Parts: sequence; C-alpha cells; structure tokens
Amino acid sequence: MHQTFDHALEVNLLHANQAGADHNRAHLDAWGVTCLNFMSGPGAGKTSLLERTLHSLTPALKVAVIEGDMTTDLDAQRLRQCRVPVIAINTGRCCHLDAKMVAGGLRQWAREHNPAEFDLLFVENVGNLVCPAEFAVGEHAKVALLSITEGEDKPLKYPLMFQQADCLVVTKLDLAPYLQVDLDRIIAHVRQINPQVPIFPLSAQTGVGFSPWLAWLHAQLSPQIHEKALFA
Ligand SMILES: Nc1nc2c(ncn2[C@@H]2O[C@H](COP(=O)(O)OP(=O)(O)OP(=O)(O)O)[C@@H](O)[C@H]2O)c(=O)[nH]1
Ligand SMILES: [Mg+2]
Repeated sequence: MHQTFDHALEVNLLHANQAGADHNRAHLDAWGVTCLNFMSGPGAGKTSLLERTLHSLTPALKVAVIEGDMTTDLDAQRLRQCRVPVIAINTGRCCHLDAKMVAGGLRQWAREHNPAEFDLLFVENVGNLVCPAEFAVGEHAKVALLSITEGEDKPLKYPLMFQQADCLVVTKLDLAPYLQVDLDRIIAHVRQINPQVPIFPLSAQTGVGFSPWLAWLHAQLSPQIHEKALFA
C-alpha cells in the first residue's frame, strides 16, 4: 500500500517536472536558444570543460550559463571570468536542478538580458551522478561527464545518467598515464547502457580531444546559427 502511494507521488512529481521542462523548452525555442544540461558526479570537471569550451568558441556565438550549486557561487565566479552572463542558482539542500528552479533562472536572464540575442545556454547541474538525470530542465541535450579517476565501473553502478545522456565526455584524459585505468573498459561499460551515445575522451587541462567535442557541440546548434562563424 505504502509502496503504491510512494510510487504515485514520484510519478506525479516527475510528471509535473516534465511539464515545467516542456514550458522552459518552449521559451528557449521561441528565443532560438539551444540549451545543454551538463551533469556528472562532484568534481568530474564540468566547470573546467565549460571554461575551456567558452574560450574555444568564437565571440560571434552568444552564450549564457545557468550555474547550479547547492550553496556557493564559486563556479559562477569562475565562469564570469569567461565574460559571459552567468545566472547562479543555489539549490539549498536539493541535490539537483529541477525545471522550476531553471524557470526562475530563465526569468532572471530575461530581466537582465534579451535571451533572443543569444545562441547557446549551458546549464551546469549540481555535482551528483544520480538525481540530475531524473529531472529534465528543458534542455535540448544532456551532456554527461565521467572522469577517468572515478573508476571503470561507474556506468554500470549509476546507469540512469549514462542511459539518459545524449553525449558522454570522459574527462581528465591527461591523467591516464598515472592511473591504472582502461579507457576501453569504461567505453564498453557505457556502450552496455547506451550503445549509440557519442563519447568524447578529452582533457580540459591540455585540450587534447577537444576538436571532436566542439564539432558535436556545433552540430547541436539550431540551423540558423550555423552560418555564424563557428569556432575561434
Ligand atoms: N588533470 C586534470 N584535472 C582536471 C581536468 N578537468 C578538471 N580538472 C580538475 O578537477 C577538479 C574539479 O574540476 P571542476 O571543473 O571544478 O569539476 P566540477 O565537475 O565542475 O565540480 P563540481 O561543480 O563541484 O561538481 C579541479 O581541481 C580541476 O582543476 C582535466 O581535464 N585534467
Ligand atoms: Mg563545477
């Protein structure tokens, strides 16, 4: 009985969240903005990937960031150094962003800027390998990150994140020589969960592996943005 009640509650919660995400997506589509949701366990390298990506994109492409953190604005401060608007959302005790929080971020963005003048919105989710995968925020694609220091078994132990991902970035590739880690095993485990997902092993520190990642990012942009000069 309790189990049925709990299950119904969860279904309602996710259903309401999905309606909110659809609403956010409708606004993003009306503005012509492509939104990517970056998700990973804590410290896998989301902010570092965004920093290097923002430095690699041509200034002709207008980008904003919604930065989700439980308490601080440390990542928001880092990303502001990249000279893009950053809307910081503190989630408090909540271990993920949800559609309602991101709707608040979109409203703030629309008060401070004209979103229709932008091309891309990056959402950095709270560091957590489980819950962010449950809650859509209106993104056009989900980018999951896994650092090679986290262990080859993680795709099998936390399957939802890898199942939901439209793209997987395997980070910290520069550390591979110092670890006993088999990249092919990581990739094989991901393929068990999500056989077709594009996988980009790279290093945000050295830039190795960045070109295929940037090409994938480019392919996500809406067609009218394609003719803009693409990457610096
Ligand atoms: N060697 C190496 N270190 C990296 C790389 N990317 C990130 N790091 C380091 O990993 C640590 C965490 O990186 P962040 O970019 O803050 O990770 P994050 O996923 O944004 O962390 P949270 O937002 O707290 O979940 C920092 O000390 C980074 O310098 C990389 O490609 N190579
Ligand atoms: Mg971060």
